[in-house]
Amino acid sequence: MEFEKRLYLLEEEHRELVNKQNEISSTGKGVFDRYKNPVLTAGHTPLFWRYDLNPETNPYLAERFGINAVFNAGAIKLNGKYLMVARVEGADRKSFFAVAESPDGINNFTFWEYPVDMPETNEPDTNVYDMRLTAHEDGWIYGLFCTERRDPEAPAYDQSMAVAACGIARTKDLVKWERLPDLITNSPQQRNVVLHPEFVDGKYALYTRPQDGFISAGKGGGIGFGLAETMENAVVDHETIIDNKNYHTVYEAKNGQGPMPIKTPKGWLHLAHGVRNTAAGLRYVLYMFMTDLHDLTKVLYKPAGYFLAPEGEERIGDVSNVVFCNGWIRDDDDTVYIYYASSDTRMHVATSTVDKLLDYVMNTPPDGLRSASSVNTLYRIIDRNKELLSPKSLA
Ligand code: M1P
Repeated sequence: MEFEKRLYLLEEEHRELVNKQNEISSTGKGVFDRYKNPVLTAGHTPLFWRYDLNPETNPYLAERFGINAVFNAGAIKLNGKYLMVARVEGADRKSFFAVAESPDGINNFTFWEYPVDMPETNEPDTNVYDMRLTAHEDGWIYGLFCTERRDPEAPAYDQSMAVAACGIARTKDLVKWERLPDLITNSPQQRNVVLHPEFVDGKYALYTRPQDGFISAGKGGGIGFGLAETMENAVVDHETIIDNKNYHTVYEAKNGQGPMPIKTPKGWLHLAHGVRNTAAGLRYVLYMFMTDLHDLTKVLYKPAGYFLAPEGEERIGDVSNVVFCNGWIRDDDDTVYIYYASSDTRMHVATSTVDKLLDYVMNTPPDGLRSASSVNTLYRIIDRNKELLSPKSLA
């Protein structure tokens, strides 16, 4: 009886969570709409993953497989469905990938029956996370992700030294995945590697994030760009840094490409994350820039500061004060669904349009890198507005 009552309550709670309709949360900055509720959380994972539902073997209906968090999801629209490939983290700290689908990109995200059965290479992954999906013009959907293994050089007393590399897999349906060898570059470690959707000079183009250590980018860092002859044994010999980390900016400590860029008639729109250090720890925000349609290493526009920063409850979680995005969907009507995670804990959505994002990127003043430049920018805005407004309304 106890078992049945508990199961009923758990099922009710789960149904309510998955079926809850979302709504726009505030007027915002005119660039995107934020939504009130997270769209995917640990609570969205199916009960039949977490519980042994047999009263004989689980009379207390106790959780047998804890899920700690669901975050940093890649995203793609496939066969009319909005899909996220989420990083699901168990109570044991191991992450794996699982697909959740929604009929409209905002509501009712529901996990597929089984998580992704990702094949391994000869060197097994200890942890895999943060998949970027790219529907490439070669016909495959690629998933590039971080594969983490203990540093073979680490002394026994240090159980946290790790090496991050870029894992590569491809699929046609997100169900069956073919694992390819990890990316080889000249950098000791890599994270935040993203495949560009088009060939460049007949080669595969990749955005990289060279780093010296596991957490710190060190003297490496910045968003790099390089070409590989093939994805079957992907090697990037030369990385050009296209967007560097910079003193006294929101990407001072490190940065990384978000999802694959969106092609527009004016250039490629990029969403990235920037990290700076504070007395309260690292702060992660999202920022945008645009690159030239033909020269992918040339940044044409880059608004100052952040595009989206953690707000309200988003600021609290396993790793607080973090927003991270590795998935967005540009729909047929040019709506853009931006799937971002907050504080390494849950997924949210914000919606915008290609036109709004272009307007934001092309018309927001760049970072002058000094307080005086910021004041100068503000003077120009105020002066222009003064011509439009009556003296009374300015008082
Ligand atoms: O904890 C915040 C993020 O830290 C890392 O990102 P990056 O290498 O860009 O600093 C990743 O572990 C990421 O998954 C995590 O969200």
